[in-house]
Amino acid sequence: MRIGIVCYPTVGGSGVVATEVANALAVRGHDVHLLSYDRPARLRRGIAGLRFHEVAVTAYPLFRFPPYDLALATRMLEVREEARVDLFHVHYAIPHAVSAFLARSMCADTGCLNFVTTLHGTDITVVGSDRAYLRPTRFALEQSNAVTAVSRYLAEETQLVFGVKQPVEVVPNFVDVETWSPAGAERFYDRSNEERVLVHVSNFRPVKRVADVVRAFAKVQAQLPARLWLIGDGPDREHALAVAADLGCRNRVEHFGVVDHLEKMLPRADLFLSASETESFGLSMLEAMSCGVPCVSTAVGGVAEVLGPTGALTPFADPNALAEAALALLTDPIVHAEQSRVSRERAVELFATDKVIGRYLEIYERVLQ
Ligand code: GMT
Repeated sequence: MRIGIVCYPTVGGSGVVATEVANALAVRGHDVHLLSYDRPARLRRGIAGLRFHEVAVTAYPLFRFPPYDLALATRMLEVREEARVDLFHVHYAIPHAVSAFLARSMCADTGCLNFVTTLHGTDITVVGSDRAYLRPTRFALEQSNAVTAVSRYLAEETQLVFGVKQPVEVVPNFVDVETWSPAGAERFYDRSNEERVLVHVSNFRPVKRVADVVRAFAKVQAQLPARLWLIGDGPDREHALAVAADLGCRNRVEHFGVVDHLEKMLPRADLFLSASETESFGLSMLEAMSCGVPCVSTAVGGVAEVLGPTGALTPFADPNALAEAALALLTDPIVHAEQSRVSRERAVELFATDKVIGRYLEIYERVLQ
């Protein structure tokens, strides 16, 4: 099949998932064209049949907001003509689904342009609070040949916010369980001092409540030797580090920024902490689970669908509860080892690439019939 994938290139979850879909399809012999305004970090090189197409948006003094959606629609048409793509798979509805509809309208005389839209989370939850995007997004979802969401929670939320007539199918995110594995830790790692490592990975946006992660960690490290790794970057970084300083544990908190080989760091951690206000899925947690790292998270959005009976869920905005759940896991080696095992097992059984990618292929085939 010849498939065009459209996504944001940023480190955020939707771009990562879209890029991994592109990698996985190309590895399976499909002809894949990824369109984005920058080359996504995880896009693999050297795979035959996998190509990147930059969407260039021209700056012009008159344009306070350069019209990316128009540039994208044009690029989609060009790629369709050059590579004869059968179908586009757009990740994140705003504005990608609208651009896809525009591209389809512009080539109506040369045949139908098919597109599948995958919703990731903030494309729906932001729309819920910003009416400016609601009508065009609902329209573009109705026009999609198929709509998928990364969790049951998000599919239901989509119906609630948009009331679309179109069914929203659940296709969960997935993880390469060979790459993200407990054995992936770098060899120099030595834990002879028994210090526990807690990790948090995100884009440090307000919705992630990184300061709550730090507050929970402050309580944990008061009870046992521990260190917090903050991985990723974003607007709340300085605030989170200031909270660590206020709570007297700044010297135990390390901020790494965006790292290239997260799969080599994650298996070295004992626990993943998440304090998000909302999370349609929680891809970083799935990657941690695949590395055998149990997750303690706020019980929000689709997180329960990912964690299942593994790790622990605590109420939102309650760092004490987060700390207690973390301590319960970290202070009992038998419970911790079991949680590590079942986390990995769940990732492999339910979310391995092979288990999920076929569901996208089935949808593409259905659309093309
Ligand atoms: O919030 C982010 O991390 C970015 C955002 C995105 O769309 O880029 O992530 C959303 O999509 C991810 C991939 O499907 C999910 O794992 C995240 O849970 C989701 N974020 C939120 O719902 C806040």
